[in-house]
Amino acid sequence: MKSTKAQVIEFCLPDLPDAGVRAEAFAPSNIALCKYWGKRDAELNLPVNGSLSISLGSLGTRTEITESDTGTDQVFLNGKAVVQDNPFARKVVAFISLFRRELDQPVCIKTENNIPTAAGLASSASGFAALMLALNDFYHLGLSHDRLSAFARMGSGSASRSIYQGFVEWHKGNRADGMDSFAEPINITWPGFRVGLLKVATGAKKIDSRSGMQRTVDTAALYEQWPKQAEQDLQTIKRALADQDFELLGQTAEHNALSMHATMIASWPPLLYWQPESVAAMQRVWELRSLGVPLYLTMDAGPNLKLLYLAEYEAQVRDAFPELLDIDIVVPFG
Ligand code: 2P0
Repeated sequence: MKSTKAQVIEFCLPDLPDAGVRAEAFAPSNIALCKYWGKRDAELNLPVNGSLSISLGSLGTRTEITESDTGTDQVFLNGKAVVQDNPFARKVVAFISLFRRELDQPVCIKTENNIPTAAGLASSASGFAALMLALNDFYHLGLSHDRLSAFARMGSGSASRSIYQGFVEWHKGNRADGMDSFAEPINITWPGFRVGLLKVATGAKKIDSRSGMQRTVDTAALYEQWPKQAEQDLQTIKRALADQDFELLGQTAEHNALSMHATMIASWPPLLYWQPESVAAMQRVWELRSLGVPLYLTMDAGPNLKLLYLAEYEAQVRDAFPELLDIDIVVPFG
């Protein structure tokens, strides 16, 4: 039987403690090397397949929770007050309300994203992970990392992975209440691993991931092959990480991303997140690769590319892509 978020949280946290005075937390954004695409339960954001990502170090979201002194909930995004019926404020307040007592005091949430808007990265992963970490502190929940990840996932699926730095695997889980669907860090260090962001197009109106994945699951016959391929790719990427086999990792991640996009394109109405500039950039990546530079790409639900390469090829990659934004990845092991 399917559960609601509120039912799962009430079951896991039957006695909510009192609120504190102030809490603050940071969570990084992340980029998936094996993608999450499709849900088996849309209420709890339970995925069809497991996924694996790399977190983006200091790029992410910082969130502060304090008691509100105005008698109502207040939400600020990047220093600006957000009106209560704004969809962002509604999502944030609905998530907080899952964890507070009915008679609890209203709260003031201040959220800052330091992800450059030019990078074209989504912030829902780091946003819900930072909010969950701050809530854990503010309401003295004392949650384990597994539960923090599982609860962050209820805000946004990819937020389950943003609880950690470094390489992270999100286990799809099998339980109806989703409490076995959480992420865990992969204990490896790879100092020469690089991720670069290639912003290739601006202003393209896109369908958000949530509706995009639903449309794919509902209408794309090609989606039938996705769970099997994603599971194989996940195992291959884990093996490539363990062996520090960059070619295998890059090939599998690129193939995984393009296969996900193939299922999107096979949806109806079609979902094509690429712009002409995206295709031109892909061709430049493939051209450089044909000249012997091990450079691979991955893409999410948007027109921009993320490039994967090793530090020793930095000069050649930068020469070919002077506009590349690099990311300082923090891998906390080793
Ligand atoms: C990923 N994406 O694995 C995939 C690849 C986009 C393409 O996770 O509905 O914002 O909040 O669970 O997490 C983006 O989807 O979706 C995403 P919800 P989410 O990174």
